[in-house]
Amino acid sequence: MLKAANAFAVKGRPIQCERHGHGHINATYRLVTDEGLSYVLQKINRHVFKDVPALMHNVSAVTQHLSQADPRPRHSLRLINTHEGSTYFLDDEGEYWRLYDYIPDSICLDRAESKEDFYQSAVAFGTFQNLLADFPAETLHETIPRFHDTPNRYVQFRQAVQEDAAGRGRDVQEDIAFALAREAEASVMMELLQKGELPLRVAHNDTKLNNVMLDAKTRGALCVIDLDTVMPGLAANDFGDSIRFGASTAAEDERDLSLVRISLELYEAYTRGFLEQCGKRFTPKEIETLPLGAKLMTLENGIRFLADHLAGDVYYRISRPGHNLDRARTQFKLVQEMEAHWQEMADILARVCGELGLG
Ligand code: GN1
Ligand code: MG
Repeated sequence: MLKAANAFAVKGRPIQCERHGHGHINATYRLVTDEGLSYVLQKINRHVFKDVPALMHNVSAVTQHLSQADPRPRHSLRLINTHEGSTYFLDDEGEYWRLYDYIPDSICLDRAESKEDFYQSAVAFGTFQNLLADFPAETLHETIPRFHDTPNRYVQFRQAVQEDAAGRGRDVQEDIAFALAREAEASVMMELLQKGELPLRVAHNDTKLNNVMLDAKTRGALCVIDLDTVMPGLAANDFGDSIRFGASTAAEDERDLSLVRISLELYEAYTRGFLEQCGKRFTPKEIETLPLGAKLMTLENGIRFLADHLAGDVYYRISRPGHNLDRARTQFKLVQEMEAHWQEMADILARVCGELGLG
């Protein structure tokens, strides 16, 4: 790790490097130098991201675009190059590393502590959509092919059920049945895209609350992080993934499912913050399908977690036995919650659009 740290053109000599954040995929460290400067060092998961140079091309292009559009220092991520001028370092073991400037006086939340926090995360992701609306999407690589192709996720899920690699299938029959009962609906968004009824946009594709930095004092939105999955995608998926993670009343891995509910208050706050920033960019159909994006992203994450549980926890980092099953169950509970509050979700969206003069 220190060898990687030394490969980058930092100010001073690296003296400290500690684990940082809660991502499920990459390994993230905070690096401090003897000149007191901090950086974020990341080992990129090369099993998940098969073409890291292509991924780094995306990250570099998008961060440059964002920092030109909003030059305030803490309002976009900034990559630090290696001494050779590359955006990443490849070590002797074949691992890829990158380094960002640390964003001072910032926080990143696993759970919204107030409605305002969640609203601010919507401002961050809405701004991201807005600033990238004029970015040439076709120049971006697909870093994970078919990432939010929900029907294809179902194909993979069925495979995992059939293979039952870890011998866990018989204990999760009800969960499997829950997922399969919703398979038909899961293809609606992709069909609209294929028919040309939804446009392809530059999407973040992983819009969890903990992928946003807020100012530690004012708690205002600073910027969006975790840009590995930035690629052409659907706006409703960006909206939807935020709702599934942040408008839940419980953590993604909560074991007590009675605590897992959809907060319509948080849903409304996010809808407002997001559409205030980028609503004018969207087509009426895109706006109309936002709630469906929330439901399908939740369902998709549920089947991904359950598939990984069945496969023996090979994709997501876990910190206890059954962790992926717990995660899958919170997602399915949230899907049920959304189904129960479907009309209210549509009404809230219509009200917010009315207030903002959209559609
Ligand atoms: C992963 O890396 P992280 O923790 O931000 C995953 C997302 C899932 C999320 C579930 C590349 O995101 O797709 O929605 O976990 N990222 C990848 O918490 O698979
Ligand atoms: Mg993350």
